Amino acid sequence: MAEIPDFDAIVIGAGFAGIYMVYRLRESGFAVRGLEAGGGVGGTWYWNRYPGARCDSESMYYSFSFLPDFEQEWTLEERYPTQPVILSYLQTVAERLDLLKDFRFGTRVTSVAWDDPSARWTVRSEDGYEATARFVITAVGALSAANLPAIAGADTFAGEQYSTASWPHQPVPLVGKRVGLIGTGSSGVQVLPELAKQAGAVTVFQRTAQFVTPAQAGPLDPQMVSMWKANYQEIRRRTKFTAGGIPIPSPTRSAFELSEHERRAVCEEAWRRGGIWFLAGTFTDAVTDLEANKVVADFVRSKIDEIVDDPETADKLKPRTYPWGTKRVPIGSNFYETFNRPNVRLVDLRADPIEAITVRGIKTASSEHELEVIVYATGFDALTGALTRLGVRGTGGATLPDAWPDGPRTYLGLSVPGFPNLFTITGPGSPGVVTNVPVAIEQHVEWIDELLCFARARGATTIEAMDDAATAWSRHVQEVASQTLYPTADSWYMGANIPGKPRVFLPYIGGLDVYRRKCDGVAAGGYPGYCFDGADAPALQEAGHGAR
Ligand code: NA7
Repeated sequence: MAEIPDFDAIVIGAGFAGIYMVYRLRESGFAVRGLEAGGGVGGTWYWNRYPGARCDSESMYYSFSFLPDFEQEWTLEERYPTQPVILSYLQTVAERLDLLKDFRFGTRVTSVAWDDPSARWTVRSEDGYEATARFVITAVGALSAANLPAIAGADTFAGEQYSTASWPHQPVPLVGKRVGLIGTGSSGVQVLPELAKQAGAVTVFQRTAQFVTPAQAGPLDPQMVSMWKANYQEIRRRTKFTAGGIPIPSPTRSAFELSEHERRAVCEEAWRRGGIWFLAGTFTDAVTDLEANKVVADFVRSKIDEIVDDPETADKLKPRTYPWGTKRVPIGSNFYETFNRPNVRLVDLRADPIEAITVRGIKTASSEHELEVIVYATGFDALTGALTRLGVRGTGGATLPDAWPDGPRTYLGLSVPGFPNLFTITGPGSPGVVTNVPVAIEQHVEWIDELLCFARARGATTIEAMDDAATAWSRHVQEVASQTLYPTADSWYMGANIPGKPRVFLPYIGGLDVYRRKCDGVAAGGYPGYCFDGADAPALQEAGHGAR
């Protein structure tokens, strides 16, 4: 029988996080193996290939900061990078760093089991691969476990069905077809205008209206790009200490300090700039005070009226059931404008719910919509879904759902008590998903690498988050969220899009800058909140750290 390979570390995933984690650990001298379900690198950008897929972060910020030569070479053309551009970027990085040989692709991990006597993890995949490792680092993405609703009759549909979250690698023939789109989150908002250009007719099935912000996409001014490149490292340095991983100025005034006319002018200017400038650029209290929030919400509703010709459709598109910004705000190009096309119509599922999918299409309470293609843009089991699907079993065989009956409990979003030597990049309780993600990923990766080096230098073989440290961190995550309006919405931030999921705020919204300082403080203090064991454990204990 072939010997089971053993590594210092196994990294699961080959997106931004997996690529950098494998690279860092390899550079630090660890024997590391990356495992990836997809056929290549890319993560989110490998799977989400639907027409119109692009990043909401601007091109110059959506890349690694540790490749100063390569960032000068890489061409920046559009304000928002498209999916093919980001995929090509990650492929090029992986090739340049000679990382492809360190990954095993087509390897969907289904079991990650801790063995206490050997203090190692055994990782198994769907295709029968098996390996052991001292450490496992999950780099599986916060929005990667697709949520496909179980709609009665879906298997009887005679046409084709696609998910934006696992779009085919070849173009899907849509020309002239009758297409149904379920979901109007970020993915639905991006794919709709592209579907409408090709299809004969598109019916949009909307469950909750969204406050869509215009991307104001377009080509980048080459002079700006040159300026950026000349100052890239300084910009990167500043970016690390921003709340959202993007160095844009924060608003300085409350909505209450301004006249109605001034408020409108602030919103108009932010809308004209588009994207993150609208999301983070209006008022200091836009997501903490309901009245200030209403100023922004009313502004977006007024824009919907301005853009959408048919008053009835405009009315259905107006969000009214939650405060602005408390569900992830989709950034779109021509989303509202697309409803002015004669081949696009909107079904409001709150008034006319889906009853079933039939052989011919989608049957709602009022009628049957005949379709040839159904596109699901129905989101993800965010932050925890991809972790629980790995089949992780920690000490005593406990699963993550066993450990998290009331929602995830982590230390710094990176570690879980009862799961020694496991680290979760952009896990629940980390700020990753509410930031420009690569910036948060780099922080996580570097911090984990340093912790593993620290443990190695002291002969420690296990690192485990302590129970009280995880309890305190998780309480802090909820406290910070409760100072905002976020928890009032039924969002994936709250786990509310997945039936039965405990309702807690999942990411840390205290800011990446604050989080980074907290993590740096933990490292500088010798990692309080963790317990270590191994040859030099007593030394660690003397230095004031827990030891088992
Ligand atoms: P989102 O933002 O979770 O959007 C999913 C959409 O699908 C949203 O409109 C949901 O309505 C809708 N949905 C989900 N389940 C159903 C069912 N059963 N019936 C009808 N409609 C449904 O996911 P995205 O992929 O668009 O974006 C995810 C993130 O990727 C995004 O935030 C960015 O960070 C990038 P709901 O609002 O739940 O009523």
